[in-house]
Amino acid sequence: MKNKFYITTPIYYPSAKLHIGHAYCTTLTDTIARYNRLRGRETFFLTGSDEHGMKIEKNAAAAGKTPQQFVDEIVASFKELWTALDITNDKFIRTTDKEHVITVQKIFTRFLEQGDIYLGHYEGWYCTPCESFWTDIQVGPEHVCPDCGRPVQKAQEEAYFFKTSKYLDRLLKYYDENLKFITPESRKNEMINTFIKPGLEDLCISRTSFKWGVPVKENPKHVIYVWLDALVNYISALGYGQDEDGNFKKFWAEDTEKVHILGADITRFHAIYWPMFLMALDLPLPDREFIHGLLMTKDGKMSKSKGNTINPYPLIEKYGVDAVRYYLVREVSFGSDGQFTPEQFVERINMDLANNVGNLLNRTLSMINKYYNGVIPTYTKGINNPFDGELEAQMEEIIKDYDSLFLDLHPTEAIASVMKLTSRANKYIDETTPWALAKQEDKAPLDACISHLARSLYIAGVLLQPVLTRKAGNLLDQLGVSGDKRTFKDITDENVLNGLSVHKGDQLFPRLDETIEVPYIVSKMEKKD
Ligand code: ME8
Repeated sequence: MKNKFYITTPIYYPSAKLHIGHAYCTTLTDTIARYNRLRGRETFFLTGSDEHGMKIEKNAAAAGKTPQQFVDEIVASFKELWTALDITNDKFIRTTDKEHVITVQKIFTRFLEQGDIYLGHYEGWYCTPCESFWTDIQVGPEHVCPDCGRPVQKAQEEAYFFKTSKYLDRLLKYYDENLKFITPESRKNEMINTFIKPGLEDLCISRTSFKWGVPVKENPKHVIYVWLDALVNYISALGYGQDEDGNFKKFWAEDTEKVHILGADITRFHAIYWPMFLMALDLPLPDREFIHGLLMTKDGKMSKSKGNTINPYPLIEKYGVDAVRYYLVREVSFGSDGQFTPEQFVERINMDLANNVGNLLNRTLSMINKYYNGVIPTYTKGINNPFDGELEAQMEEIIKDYDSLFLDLHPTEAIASVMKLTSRANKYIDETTPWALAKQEDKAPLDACISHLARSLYIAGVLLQPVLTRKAGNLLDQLGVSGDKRTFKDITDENVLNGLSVHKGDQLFPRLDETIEVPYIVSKMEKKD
């Protein structure tokens, strides 16, 4: 395992407010970043905004604002959302940042000088919302964008092109030698079958039909294609092209695991062109690109035109940040598509947090107060056989599973494994019947039982921290665990809890009864903005 970790989300378009799908991607990425920090890995987590392009220029004009004013306001709302969701990004990159713009221009110049770029003419079908040109075959007889399904327009312009043929063999070799580079693997096969096998064309890499972008220094009537501009954020944010001795040297290094998280809609740019740009810059390629699925509503894909994009704020306000994060991470397996419904939301929180973890905490702390005056007894093993042994084995297995699942980018399954442990511990209460053990003269069986329960809760509390950013800490506070005993390494120490005083507080996860209406982002609000 590489000793450092660099993880990124896509940089989102500030053409409209973010919805729950963006919150999904960023929360999952944050959870993975937090896990890596908990594990003691030096971690850098990047998110940001992709601010150039024709769509932003048009939307700004429609709102009667300059593009810069327009993006400044929307980007402020991105940052508010990330604060509300306890997102711990180490940097927020904006493609309008001066340093980024200079780096993009430097890269373009280098490609020109190296002969990776040439000037030609482009004729094709252009999808404005996706900022993408498509061929006749790709748009089909209906002339719709293969990514978003919206109508495309015929367009022709003088343009610079990037020679993809120069790097294609190396890309395919990298795919073969790095089987986990693009995961799930089906996404890689899709790239090969849809784009590479039919014959990959050179990539059109500049535009002359609008102004809002990074100008080509050598020919300023051109602006640099928004996707080259956008993809470069992953290295410009670390200082590439500016100050390369700091974060760039540290995190775009061979001994750093470099991971991009993205949705399937933008796989092509990340899986094909981004590695080629890096090859042209003579830089190492990312280790992983993890393609997550779409979060949908009952009536299918969320889209502004359908008016069914879900606003995360009312959920955070009503249920709290922990519940929203938990739902996002736990409900839909990372890598698959899923559906948001308020009913499933409430059911998931009740089943896992109220009935499982909350119940275990409540029962255990009540017994520690009742039988031990609030002090956790010393951990003793192998007394209530075979139940102690089974629970001990379960604890060890869960710690191992959780770790390997997180490291392999399966946060949903990692968190599900913690629920397995707390369910097992709840069952252990019924098996060992501590209320009966309390009546015995010999206190050893009760000590063992209660200390096993406390230890299960301790492990669960530590392992839930990456997702439950507030309540996992509250759980550990109630157990009396000090702030310096909450890392992944600490949980292997079986004696941490001996003699700690618990502080039973309010119910950590009260049962939710009511669902709320699906909180759509109201299109009127969008118009007003
Ligand atoms: O494509 N479910 O930005 P974007 C889950 N600027 N995730 C979703 C989602 C949904 N319903 N909708 C969006 C861009 N996403 C470019 C990226 S990167 C160098 C440039 C997430 O604002 C998902 O991760 O359209 C998707 O890939 C991303 O938002 C697209 O965001």
